[in-house]
Amino acid sequence: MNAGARLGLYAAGVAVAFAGAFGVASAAVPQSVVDDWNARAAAEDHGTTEEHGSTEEDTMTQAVPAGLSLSSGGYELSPVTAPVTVGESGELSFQILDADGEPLRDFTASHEKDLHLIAVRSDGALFEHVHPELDHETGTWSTPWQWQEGGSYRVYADFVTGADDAKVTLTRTVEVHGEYKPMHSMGEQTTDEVDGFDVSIDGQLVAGATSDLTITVTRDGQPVTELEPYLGAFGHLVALRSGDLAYLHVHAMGEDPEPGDTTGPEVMFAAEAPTAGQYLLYLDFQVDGQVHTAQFTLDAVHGDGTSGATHDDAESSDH
Ligand SMILES: [Cu+2]
Repeated sequence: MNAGARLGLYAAGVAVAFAGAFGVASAAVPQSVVDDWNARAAAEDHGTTEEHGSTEEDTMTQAVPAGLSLSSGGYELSPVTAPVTVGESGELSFQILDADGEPLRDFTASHEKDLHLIAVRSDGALFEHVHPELDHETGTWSTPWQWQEGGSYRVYADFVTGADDAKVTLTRTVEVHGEYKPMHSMGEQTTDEVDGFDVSIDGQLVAGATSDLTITVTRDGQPVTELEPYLGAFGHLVALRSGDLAYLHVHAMGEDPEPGDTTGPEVMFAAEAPTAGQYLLYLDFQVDGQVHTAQFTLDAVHGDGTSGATHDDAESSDH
């Protein structure tokens, strides 16, 4: 695939940058706009406005990736209750709190579920993606839980609110006592073998742009054409930035499948990498009613095509 051509399609109008954007923006825009931003920021601090508006504001909103904070948009993830030791079986539970500190009970289904729970160890190993149950009386979400290995885990709650359809990703860290086997893989990993399936990922992540990624599934050297819908799509891809484990937006491309449809061996996704550097990707796909998870590691290059490995992202100049 030609990264340059894709970039040409997507680069215009896409928010680039991270820390660098703030300095550039405040120097390049009229003072009145800056004053407006400041006024809105102050108002939001007091919870008095939820105005949605300008392109500039959207750009700044996009500049910080999701999944880095326990609170966002007035919603907060309560402390997570879970087993503290490897092998102890129990329950993982939590609440989503609204701006008044009350448990949220009203959600909008997204990808067929009211809430998606992701857990992954800080080194990217031991990814889990499950769907807890909501107790509507208490507003408590829970799911049976057992940790396989010790370490520090990031837990993400990914949901859409019922009242205002806000898309929110909140996260907390959970420490687990027990044996720790570090994951050694460094560098790009574009193939994985899981449950007898060989899964590969093809495409180039580009910082600040939407990048097409193609997944191919084979078994015993033969293309797998019986990929089934899972959560309303032919596969569910989660991407995390290595280092801070920021949570990326990844969308399956093409029409949503109907129940009973199958596809394969290729599935296309569009991913937005906020910066250059390394990303961990996890694909859930379904064959014969069984869900399998393949894991990959990809490097995102700067928008000018240079490697992100040794550069300071804030110096990226592709605005
Ligand atoms: Cu899910």
